[in-house]
Formats: sequence, structure tokens, C-alpha cells
Amino acid sequence: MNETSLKKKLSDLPLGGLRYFDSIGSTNDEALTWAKDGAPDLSLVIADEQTQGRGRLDRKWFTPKGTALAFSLILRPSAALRPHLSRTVGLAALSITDSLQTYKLDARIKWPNDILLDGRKMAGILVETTWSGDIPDSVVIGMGVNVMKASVPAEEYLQFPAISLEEVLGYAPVREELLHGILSALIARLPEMGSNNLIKAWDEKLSFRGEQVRVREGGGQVVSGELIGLASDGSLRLRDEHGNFVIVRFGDVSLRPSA
Ligand code: BT5
Repeated sequence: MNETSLKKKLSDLPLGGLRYFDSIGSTNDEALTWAKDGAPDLSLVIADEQTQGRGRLDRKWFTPKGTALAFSLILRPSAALRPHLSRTVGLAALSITDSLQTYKLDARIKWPNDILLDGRKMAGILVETTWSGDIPDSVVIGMGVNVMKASVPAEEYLQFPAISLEEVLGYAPVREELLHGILSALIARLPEMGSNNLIKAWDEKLSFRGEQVRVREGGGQVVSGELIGLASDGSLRLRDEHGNFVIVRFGDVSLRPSA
């Protein structure tokens, strides 16, 4: 991957700007700084390697050189889009699952931000927002996608099993082409952000529906119940053992071991 080939490959997309790095700490950090410095809508930061890639709650994301996609897209939300920003992670997740249809793969979304193939994590999403007072000024959508086998970290670093596209397909897709597919799918779905179509499509791709799950919330509490689906803002709905509906806004879903 290099800057010239990337620019050529992405030239038909309405990107606001592009910054490419052979190696970087985190593309999300670079994108947040660029956003504060006035990056235009749909500006892209991409790197061939990350040395300080981040997940949620300061967890690490591994991007070994030349093996994966690691990029961050900056959105400048219009006033019409702002009420729907809690759906951004769904937009991002769907852009990956949509683009994988090109490879005839039915990827699933482990709420909120993991993309699964064969029940294992092949991509993760980190959405971060910059604010001007109370108004969201920019949204940075970071995505890490395991393309080659060598992108998958050793098991001791993982809380959940991981996989690469190469392992599933038997070959590694060209990273620039995959990136083009994800970005065009995301841009195509942007007008749906305010509509129920987005929630419906996201809901249809959820993994573990109808199963008994545990969700560890940001604060550490654990909620258990049957996974029902999404609320209209993208929160997760469970039905607990008393038959009550419970809404979870942030957390990690895992299957509940059967007693
Ligand atoms: C995520 O967090 O899954 C969000 C990952 C976002 C990464 C992108 S890469 C471009 C941009 N720049 C950044 O710095 N970040 C974004 P979370 O749900 O918290 O999952 C993190 C967990 O995934 C870690 O604790 C590991 O167990 C596991 N993990 C780390 N690297 C992995 C990989 N390459 N493949 C699969 N699992 C991984």
C-alpha cells in the first residue's frame, strides 16, 4: 500500500482529504487532531501499521505492518444528522458487512462494534466525537480489519477469538479494493442515518439474537437476558428472567454459559 496507489484507487469517492502513513500511533488520534484543525467532511486517515492502535476503554488494537486495514474517517455532521449520531457505529458496521457481500461472505455484528465471521472477530470499530460546547463538531469512525493471517494477534492478547479474511477466503483480498468497498458502502448508507432502514438493516445482521447473553456494561455491572434486538437509537434490548425489557447503551456482549 502507498499513497499514490491509494489516491488512484479512491479517486471516484467524494473524500474531503487523505493522509497516509507508513506507520503511526493511532489513526483515530491523528483524525481527532485533524478534525480539531478543521478537516473537511469525509477526510480519511489511513496507515499501513499502528503502534498504539486503540479499542474501547483503552484496550489495545493490533495492526502489524502490511497485514490489515486501519483507517479513520472524519464526518462533519449536519444539523439534520446530529440527532442520529448514536447510530454511527451501526453505519460503520453495516459498511463492513455490506462490502463483504462482494466476497459472498455473510458477516455478523456482535453489538455494538465487532464484526464476526464464523463466530470470530475480523474487524473492530471505534467511534469518537469532538465537541464545540454542546454541539458535536465531528465524528471520527475508526476501523481495523484483519485482512491477512498475520494481522491476527496471539490468543493470549484476546478476550474473544479472532480471524482474518485470508483465513476465511483462502486468499487475502487486495486491501485498497476492500477499503474502497467499505468507504463506498458507508457513503451510500449515509442518507439512511435518520431513517428506520438503517436500524432495520443493522438489526438483521445482529449475532446472538434469541440467545441468552451477558452484557458487561461500561461501569462493570453485568446484565443478562435474551437478546431481542435494537432500540431506535441503536441501544441493545434484552428480556430479563422476569420478562422485563432492559436497554443497554454501552457494553460487551458475550453468550451466557448454559447452567
Ligand atoms: C474495538 O475495540 O474492537 C475497536 C477497534 C478499533 C480499531 C481501529 S484501527 C483504526 C482506528 N485507530 C485506532 O487506534 N483504533 C481504530 P474493543 O471492542 O474494545 O476490542 C478491543 C479488543 O479486541 C482487545 O482487547 C483485544 O482483545 C482484541 N483485539 C485487538 N486487536 C485485535 C485484532 N487485530 N483482531 C481481533 N481482535 C483484536
